[in-house]
Amino acid sequence: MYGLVNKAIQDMVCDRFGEKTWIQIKQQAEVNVDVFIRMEGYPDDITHRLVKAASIVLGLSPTDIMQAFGEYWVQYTSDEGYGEMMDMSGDTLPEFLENLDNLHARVGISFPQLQPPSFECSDMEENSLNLHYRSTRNGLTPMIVGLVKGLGKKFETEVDITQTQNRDQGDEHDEFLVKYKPN
Ligand code: 1MF
Repeated sequence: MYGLVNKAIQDMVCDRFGEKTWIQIKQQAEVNVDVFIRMEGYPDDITHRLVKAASIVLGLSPTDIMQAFGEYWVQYTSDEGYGEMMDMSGDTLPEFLENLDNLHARVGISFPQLQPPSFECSDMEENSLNLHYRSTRNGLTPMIVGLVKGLGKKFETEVDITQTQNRDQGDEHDEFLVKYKPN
């Protein structure tokens, strides 16, 4: 994944727990990268090792860390140069979710190493939808819960998300029921 992702994990840990904790996590992960270059591609394994190490050092579950990271990512990318792109992608939570594939397509034009996931909305109602998540990657599903919660904050929309289909349990892809208060 692009270094931006690992840099975001680093900044989240440093913001919340300080630099010393981050150094411990990097050691625990056996990641010997001094600085993550945002626009450079890194093996996914680095990201997974950082999350696992953070869970050991912080005493939190990997799921909790991924969720927190998803939530952090929405604000982080808005602050780190992608605010306009985020703002252009919708005025409401459901609109944004429907535009996510377009957003990734736009990023992918300039950064061909992007391996964009796909998000599809179905069964759209006044206050709920089914979100279908497909990725070339494994193990990032808990992050989606955080991402949608982060979007709830961005749009000041109360949101409740539960996973209804699970690829790890043999379903074809991951699916979430997203309930929200329309605004
Ligand atoms: O392949 C990738 O490196 C990659 C990195 C991040 C693919 C997707 C993403 C974003 N995505 C991460 C979790 C899912 C990954 C997967 O299943 O394979 C989160 C998507 C998302 C969901 C809800 C709300 C907002 C979301 O993201 C908005 C977004 C998406 C991509 C970028 C920024 C905001 C982005 C921008 C530049 C990138 C990489 C990703 O690369 C750079 C960075 C700096 C300079 C040049 C290129």
